Amino acid sequence: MIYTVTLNTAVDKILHLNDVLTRKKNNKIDHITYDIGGKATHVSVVLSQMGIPNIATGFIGEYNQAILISLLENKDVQCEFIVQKGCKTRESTVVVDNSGQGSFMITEAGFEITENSKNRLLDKLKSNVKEKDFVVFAGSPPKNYSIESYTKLLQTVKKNKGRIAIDAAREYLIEAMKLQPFFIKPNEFEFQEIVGKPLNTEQEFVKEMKKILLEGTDLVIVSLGKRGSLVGYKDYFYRVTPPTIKEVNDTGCGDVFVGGLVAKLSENDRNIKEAIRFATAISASKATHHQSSDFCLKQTDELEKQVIIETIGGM
Ligand code: TA6
Repeated sequence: MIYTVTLNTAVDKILHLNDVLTRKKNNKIDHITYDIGGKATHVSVVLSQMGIPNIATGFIGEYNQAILISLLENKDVQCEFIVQKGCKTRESTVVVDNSGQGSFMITEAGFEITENSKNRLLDKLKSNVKEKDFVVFAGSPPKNYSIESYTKLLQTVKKNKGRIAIDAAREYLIEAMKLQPFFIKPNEFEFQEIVGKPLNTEQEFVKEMKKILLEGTDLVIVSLGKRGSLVGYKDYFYRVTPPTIKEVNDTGCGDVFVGGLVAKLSENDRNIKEAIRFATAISASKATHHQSSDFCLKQTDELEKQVIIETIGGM
């Protein structure tokens, strides 16, 4: 079984503009849509749309849980969130204009998680995660969610011999790496943050990726946004160049990438190049869609052919 853990779920409120967002101007909204937010939730969408069993868990606010749950269930996601009473799930406002320059995202902090809720999630993972299960932690932890609480979740997965997939940043990612996760996927800025220095060339990135692999992380992916990614796995390092697409909304691309990667790794955890190729293609497909969690598997099949994977180094 695969579990996706979104500690800070969100409802994405997407404002669609027919013009370019401009300061000091009354920017008119053409229409508003709502979609899934929170990051690991997107991973569940990919897995469910591919017919791969998975459970979406984490924390959700009582008051507006129906919106997010219905969005997820409409995409065949099995939801088992810890509902925190008296709270409202945060909103992430995404502005998509017709500049083709990417979206604007303005995200609420979300509610603080009680000790009771934390323990309920710990118990869920402790009782259900089995050996080799993937557990995907993605998205920023809630306000004041301590490193200790975060680490306890990861340790629970490790104790059950589950495989940790992490899409996090800063001290949360640094802590996760101490537990030899199966993979990490920082972007280039988050990667330089965790290594503690600026990196200016591809080989400088590769050198730092090597160290992380030697410390026990199985797969290191450094996301470069539109430029693709750098991948380190076992003895090899790859540069991945994505297909050229007409971007509509980049929101959710990184999350859908993780979903595609986990989907392929759950089927065959040795063919990394196939997994990366698919993840890159499905992420590109997402970029051509307005919604945060929309993509097209048929389009992904076509885009896979345009992904370029080059070997750029070895251990
Ligand atoms: O990556 C896209 C997205 O998941 C949006 O849908 C929005 O919900 C936001 O990121 C949440 O990110 P955060 O890091 O605040 O959990």
